[in-house]
Amino acid sequence: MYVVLINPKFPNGHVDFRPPLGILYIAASLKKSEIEVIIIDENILDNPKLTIQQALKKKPICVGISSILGSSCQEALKTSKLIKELSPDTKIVLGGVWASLQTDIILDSGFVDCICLGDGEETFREIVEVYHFKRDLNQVQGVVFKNHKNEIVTTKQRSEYFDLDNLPQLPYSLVDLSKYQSRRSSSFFQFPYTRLLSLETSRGCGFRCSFCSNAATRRPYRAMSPETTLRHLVDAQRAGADGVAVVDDNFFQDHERASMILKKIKEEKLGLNLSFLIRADYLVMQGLPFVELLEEAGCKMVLIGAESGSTRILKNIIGKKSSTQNIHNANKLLKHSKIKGVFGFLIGLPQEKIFDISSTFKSCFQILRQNHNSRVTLNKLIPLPKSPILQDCFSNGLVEPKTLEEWIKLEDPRWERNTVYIPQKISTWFENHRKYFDFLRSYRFENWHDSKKDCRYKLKAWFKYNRLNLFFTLNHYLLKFTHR
Ligand code: B12
Ligand code: SF4
Repeated sequence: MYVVLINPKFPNGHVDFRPPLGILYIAASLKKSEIEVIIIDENILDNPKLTIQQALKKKPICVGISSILGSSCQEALKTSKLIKELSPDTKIVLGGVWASLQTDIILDSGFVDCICLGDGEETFREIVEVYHFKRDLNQVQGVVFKNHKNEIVTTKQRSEYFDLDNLPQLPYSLVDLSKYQSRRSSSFFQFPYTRLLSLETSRGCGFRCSFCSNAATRRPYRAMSPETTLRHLVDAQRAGADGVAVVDDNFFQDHERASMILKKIKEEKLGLNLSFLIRADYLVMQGLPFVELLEEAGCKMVLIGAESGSTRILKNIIGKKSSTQNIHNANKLLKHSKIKGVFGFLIGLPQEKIFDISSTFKSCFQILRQNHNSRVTLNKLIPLPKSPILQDCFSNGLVEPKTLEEWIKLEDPRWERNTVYIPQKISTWFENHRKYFDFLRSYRFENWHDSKKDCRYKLKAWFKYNRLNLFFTLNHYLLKFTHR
């Protein structure tokens, strides 16, 4: 038995520098049932079409393709179309967050035979068996497909969520790790290490921020035990990693578990460089001793979903249950360590006022000023299908996207295009100050490693930054008095 798993091209110029984790998790669980797997990552291949063509010659039972957003789903559909042209009988299964939330649009394309909802480990294994033994997809829980009458059928939700402690060793040998090392980009996400892998040790999150996929999928929180987590970290190290990005939505949801893992890593002297996603309020609540523990365990970077510089937006609009004070306190706290804080902000949120946006800019500068080791990222809101914020967007004028193309329009990274909500008055302000926004955006692409050229660039950037900092601080106060 043989299957092909494909990671489609990242659209919008996004690059990743690690093997596709979702696909590796599925491949791991397939190995348990001795199904042979081939992984094709379109992002690291010069000619993915040729590789796919060759893989199809061996007549796989089916091909599984991943997707994160509408735009990656579009890429997945392009690949599905190609596969159907090359081999019309090959069954195609789509999975991933976006596919799970927009099943009808995908099935209507006519290129996909089945969609896996949520966790793929057990569901995909069952789908493969059904296709292999020519059984009925109705027997698999958690899938959506079209029956012979062309009706969309959604089977019963799976009775249990995947137990992460049952995840076998990840099959790193199925991906060419050297290809990812050579793709190091200068993006801030990039670790200053050459061999980066990622790991997900828990799923779900107890919070329900209205823009987050967790609020759309409502998946419950569950986690690997500290022992299993450590085992996977050691596996990653044995595979050659010097850094592991822990991609859990909320690794610190269970404080006891998280502390135990950090202590174990420290005791075992793993020597791995780690990064985590963390909430600002949690970091502040745990204080300096926790920052020290993080650092001792090898943490070099934390990604903080700051979202907005306006507490009104944080509390009333997106339900973040945190405040801007927490963001700045977390930034100050990190100053006591060498841990780099990357603070992610959003604009274009429904009901945002000019003043809120200005507060966000001001917060960005404040963060950079207060801690020179910190970074900020500024993205526009991409409303996700079925997320609670979507209703708010509709009430504030967003026309409901009906087609895949309409969803993708909302993912355009350019702020001036299809941003969900920009107050009328601010559009001109936006246009006039585009170069400043562009600068803030480019600030995150600063390189980690200083070369002579970078130093010159940084010096130039430093002057530009200070001028802008002053500009936004003045602007902020001006707006405070004129737009109450
Ligand atoms: C690392 C990461 C990235 C990386 C790389 C993404 C990647 N391909 O691995 C980078 C930095 C590039 C990135 C970028 C973005 N990301 Co991101 N990212 C993540 C993060 C933190 C981890 C992804 C991961 O590895 N998960 C672990 C694996 C095991 O889970 P998984 O991929 O979901 O796979 C499981 C199932 O989905 C399913 N499955 C997946 N593929 C397949 C395929 C088949 C055939 C089957 C059967 C099943 C299946 O089975 C897997 C195992 O159970 C997630 C949050 C999270 N914890 O998942 C956000 C997340 C995926 N990102 C998100 C977003 C919004 C973005 C950005 C738009 C951010 C931005 N504003 O720019 C961009 C868009 C990228 C793009 N153009 O597509 C959202 C997506 C929400 C949605 N679509 O509803 C998430 C879920 C964050 C969130 N909580 O809201 N991201
Ligand atoms: S805390 Fe983070 S992961 Fe949890 S719901 Fe909010 S944005 Fe999503």
